[in-house]
Amino acid sequence: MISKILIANRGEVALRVIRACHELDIPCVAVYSEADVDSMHVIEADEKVCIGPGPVSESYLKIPNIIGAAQITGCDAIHPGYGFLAENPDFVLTCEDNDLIFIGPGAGVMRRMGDKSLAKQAMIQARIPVVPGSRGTVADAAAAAKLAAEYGYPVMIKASAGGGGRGMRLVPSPEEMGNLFNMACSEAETAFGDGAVYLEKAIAGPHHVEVQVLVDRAGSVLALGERDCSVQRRHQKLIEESPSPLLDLETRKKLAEAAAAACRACGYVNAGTIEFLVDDERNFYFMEMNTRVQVEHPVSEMVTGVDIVREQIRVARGDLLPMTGAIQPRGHAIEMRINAEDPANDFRPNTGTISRYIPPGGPGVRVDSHLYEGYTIPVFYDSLLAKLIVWDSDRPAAIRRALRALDEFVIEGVTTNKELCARILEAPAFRKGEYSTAFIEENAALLVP
Ligand code: MV4
Repeated sequence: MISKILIANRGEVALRVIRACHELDIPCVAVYSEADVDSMHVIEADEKVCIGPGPVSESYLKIPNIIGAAQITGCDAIHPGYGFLAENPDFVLTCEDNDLIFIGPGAGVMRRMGDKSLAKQAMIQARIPVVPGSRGTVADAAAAAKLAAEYGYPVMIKASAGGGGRGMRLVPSPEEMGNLFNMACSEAETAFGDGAVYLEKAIAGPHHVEVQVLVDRAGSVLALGERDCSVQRRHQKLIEESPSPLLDLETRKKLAEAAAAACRACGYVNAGTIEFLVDDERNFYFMEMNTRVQVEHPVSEMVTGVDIVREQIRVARGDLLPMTGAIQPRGHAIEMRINAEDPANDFRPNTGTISRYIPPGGPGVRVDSHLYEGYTIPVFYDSLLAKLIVWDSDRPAAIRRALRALDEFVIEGVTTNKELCARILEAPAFRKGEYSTAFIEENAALLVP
């Protein structure tokens, strides 16, 4: 049983979890920093506890403060949202030590999948396709050069402790191996305190396609279709859609099966995402697993009708999933991330007070946002202001609706990337559904005049 949930997060995702709690009739507690006193999640939760000053290291990342807040309010479960402590296995263990249910996977599987090299080894054992590469980590540049000569250049060096592109280097030729290997190691050491790296053959112009899964405590897996997240800039996703315009029915089915096998192989429970690299010939390779609910989960909710956050909570308290297997997506959903950043100024983040706020509405439109008129954006946190998600019966209709909703959306007082989102939706390559992770770079002149 779960009788009261502490939400260890802020912003739009805290609000998203509050909504799920309320629909399940489970009381919830917000935690907030001194910079978040006037935040929407604090207003909407049933109770609130201040956990420290604005900087995340003194509040949202401070494990003892969060555990203490759960104890003084009588919570028996914690939802981590995404970011902050969501993928910290030591936090999961601390929750368990204090008889708090962590709404997410166990510490063991989280730690294993957090090590990208170990995760890849586990997937090889489960016969899931991976990019050809080193077995485990590579000790030095000489060993890397020897392996790279086998696979053929270009190759990719990746940090074991990495993810999201940090500690990663593309090596085009043998001459550059020495330098780039050392750069990858020292970047990994600085970023993660772990300089271990592994090697892979580089996939040219890949697509980023990920499968959303839910797994209950009986080990039953429900695959909720895929999301194409190839529209990225410096590993920051901008637009996500489901289904992927790249996939056919057969590849979709194979991806869902591979994702389910991945979950079974590592004993995963709760909501998770299996990321794949897919090439133009629709060959797919396991890339990494995200052991949390993700920013872009709403597009999967829109095409499957499943409330992923509600199911996370139900699975965490021991409920079984109402169905298993794979859900066939219905219609088409697109998410646009509206950030407080200025594309004309090298995407510099900015803050300010929201002087006017008019969210779009009408059929097939969903806005997940913590904004309101008069709200002042704190300087300490990320630049995500709102997620605009649209659904329609097919992809062209969804794109048209996305443009209509963007046009309706008024956010004044800060500079946003709203125009950039519209330009992406209008770009010929996007309209045709023929885009890869190189899309923003390839279309820079069109997108950021
Ligand atoms: C790759 C790759 C090409 N070949 N691996 C980037 C983030 C990290 N999770 C994995 N990434 C990549 N791995 C091989 N063997 C290209 C990327 C990549 C990428 C992947 C997904 C989304 C955007 C990307 C942008 C640049 C590079």
